[in-house]
Amino acid sequence: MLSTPLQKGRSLATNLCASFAFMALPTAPSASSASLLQSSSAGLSGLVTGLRDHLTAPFSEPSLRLGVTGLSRSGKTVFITALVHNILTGRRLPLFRPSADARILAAVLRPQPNLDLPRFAYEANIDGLLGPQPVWPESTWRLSQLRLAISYRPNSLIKRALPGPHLLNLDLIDYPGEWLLDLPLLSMSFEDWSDQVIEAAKQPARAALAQPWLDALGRLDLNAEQDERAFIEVAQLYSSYLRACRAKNLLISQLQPGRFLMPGDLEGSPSLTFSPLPRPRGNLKKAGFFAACAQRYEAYKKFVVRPFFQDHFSKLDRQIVLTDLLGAAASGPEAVADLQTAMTTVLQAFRPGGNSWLSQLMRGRRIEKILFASTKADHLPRGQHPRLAGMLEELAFEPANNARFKGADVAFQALSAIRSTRQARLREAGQTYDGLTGWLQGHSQPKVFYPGELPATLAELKRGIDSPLAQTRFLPPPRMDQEPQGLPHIGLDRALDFLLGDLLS
Ligand SMILES: Nc1nc2c(ncn2[C@@H]2O[C@H](COP(=O)(O)OP(=O)(O)OP(=O)(O)O)[C@@H](O)[C@H]2O)c(=O)[nH]1
Ligand SMILES: [Mg+2]
Repeated sequence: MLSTPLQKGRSLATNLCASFAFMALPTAPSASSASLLQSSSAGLSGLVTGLRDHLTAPFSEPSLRLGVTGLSRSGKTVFITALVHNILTGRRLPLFRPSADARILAAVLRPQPNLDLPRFAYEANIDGLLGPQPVWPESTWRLSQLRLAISYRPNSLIKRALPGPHLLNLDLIDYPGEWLLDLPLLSMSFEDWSDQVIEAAKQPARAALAQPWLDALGRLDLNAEQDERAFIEVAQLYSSYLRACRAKNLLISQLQPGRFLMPGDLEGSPSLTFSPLPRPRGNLKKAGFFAACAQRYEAYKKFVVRPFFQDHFSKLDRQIVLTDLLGAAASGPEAVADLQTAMTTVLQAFRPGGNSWLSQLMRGRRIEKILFASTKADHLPRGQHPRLAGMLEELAFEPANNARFKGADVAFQALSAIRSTRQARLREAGQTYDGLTGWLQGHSQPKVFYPGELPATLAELKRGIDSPLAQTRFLPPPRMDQEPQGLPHIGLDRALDFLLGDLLS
């Protein structure tokens, strides 16, 4: 029987050989320009400012900083790679109006405005995806940047009357969503944060994962002389607990400090070598272990969290937030509830309250467009995509409503930046069902799957789904460079239209 909703992701061996073929166009050469550095450092806060600059200073080159974020493995790197490739190679993207109307004249990669930031590894990523054995990009753990300059023909008569060329410098910033979840730390003391983390660690779903760390906390003398070995031991146990939670999609909204999971260059620094601690009873020694951990926590906020918001986040104009809702639902009810908390925190960062540290930092600048996309939509047949987007919207209704009330343009959609499956019709006992074909590691031919159906309501989804497909890792399809339509995708064009369409009009 195939009728049980999302409970029987089945694979039927077939020899279906879907062809993902398209033609590659040469990548345009990159050009350097000192003026680009200037225009981007001025930054533009979106449409209104963008248009105004264009009208009043026709020779300047407007730039837009688009933040691409989401929790680890949500699809950020694949999204940017697919976006850049499709625009660079001049593919027609039907729902991206400037592209559908053939108003995008050319696009090139240019030197990025911030020379001190890692460059997004576009070339390595696309080479991997289009190679003879296509592979997904490597996992990334830090912020990176890429500048795509787009020359376009406006459709607005006023803009057309202005001397050209009409150009938009699109600065794409890929950064881990985990860094946004650090924002609440700024308003929390070490004691309050510790209480919250320890309390959450004792909840049934997490207690077993937290046990070695909680046991170590029980053995600690909070007033002991500072011995670096003790810091390292407790920090490592706490990090292992966070990693175990992340692997099980548990408590993602509270995996702080975010850099414990992706320390990068900060690995081993004291600002990353501490742990939440139980409140001490009795007198506290100023030079003791507890006081030192509290000091390191404050150092983490000062040297890691604040600089990120100050130097990078506050300069973004628009945002896409990628969310693996299907993956969370397949991990169970706790994971979905926690994803909801994470989305609320993320939206708070985008629309900070009046008196917060962040709103003072932003000085009235606001992210005006936020797109929430439920990624890996290619794990479901097309008929279920609206429901996937609807569920995400329902999940984030309250904070999104709040953001809209404060003037942000917020949208939700289902997305697969690279579609690695194809629709298939399955037949069983005289009935037909929507299925999918896709490539799996170790198989020379694509396989056919019955992915089942998403539950009808968010309440049901929150109870979790039992779908092997939700966590299946399809391979990128072969020979994508021979597809005339560009890299196959679901909704990439729609996403671009929401995020950029008005600026290219
Ligand atoms: N089927 C399918 N899988 C995808 C798609 N996008 C991402 N994936 C899968 O998700 C994994 C993570 O994608 P990335 O783009 O590397 O995600 P990320 O958010 O950059 O991950 P980190 O760099 O680890 O934070 C990939 O290795 C793929 O397995 C998609 O559009 N379709
Ligand atoms: Mg990445």
